[in-house]
Amino acid sequence: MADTLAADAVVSLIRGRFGIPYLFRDSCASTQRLLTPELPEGATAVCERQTAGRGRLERRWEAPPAAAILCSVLLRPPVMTGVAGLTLVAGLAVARVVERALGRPCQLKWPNDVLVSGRKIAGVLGESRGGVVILGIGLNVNQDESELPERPVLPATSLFAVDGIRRRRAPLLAELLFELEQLYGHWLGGRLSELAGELASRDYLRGRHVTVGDVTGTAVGIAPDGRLEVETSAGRQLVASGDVRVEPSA
Ligand code: BT5
Repeated sequence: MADTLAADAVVSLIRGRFGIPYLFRDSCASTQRLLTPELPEGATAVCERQTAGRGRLERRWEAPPAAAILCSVLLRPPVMTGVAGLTLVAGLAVARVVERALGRPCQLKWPNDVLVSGRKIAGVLGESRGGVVILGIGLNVNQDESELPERPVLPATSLFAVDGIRRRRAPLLAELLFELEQLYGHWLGGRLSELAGELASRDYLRGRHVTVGDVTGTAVGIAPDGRLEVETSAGRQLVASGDVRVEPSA
């Protein structure tokens, strides 16, 4: 069967609420824009090709057609919170799926990068709009090295670039949606506290010397509300958002 993310290939594999309804387009500007706030929780938009795929801060997300997973999932948390925690929840879901697929450890670089051996294999974009949260996930699956973005901030990789195996994306997407639903259930129960152990064990920044905005120090962990904890010369500081630069260790 051809490798496609069309509804026919994916919907029969969906095991929970997430992924229903399933909105599929061959091409769209950004899956983030296909979901509107009146849709039910779990509604998922997927496409094979984005003409204006976005990262944070209006950066671009690039992927050749039909090689990656490009999806957005609508969440309606009962109490509206910032998107930081849910962005990490989505990162954990991706990390679990990637780790199972590759049999290699997968880490999270706060706030939204998913890494294998220090290379970015996926990114998450959390946005709140009209009372809902829309989590966008871009996961590099079958791209070869030449199809990965040139000169990204972090070196990029894909499942294929790591182990040379071409994969059908439909089962991976169904697994990702199921994993996200399970982890979201934990998040509803106790925010990030139930997931703290796994977050800490996947925390790429922990122990590294970092600069985020005007804060410089050693990253020590991720707080229950999703903020990054940095030990600075002036004491411990909590950073809500930003781009982290990892400094060479002294
Ligand atoms: C992200 O932003 O990592 C969030 C990416 C979210 C993409 C998904 S795809 C489905 C949904 N619809 C959308 O329009 N977006 C979401 P950020 O941390 O800002 O990273 C962006 C940076 O990653 C870019 O500036 C590039 O350096 C790099 N980049 C772009 N495409 C990449 C890729 N395929 N793999 C690895 N790095 C990439």
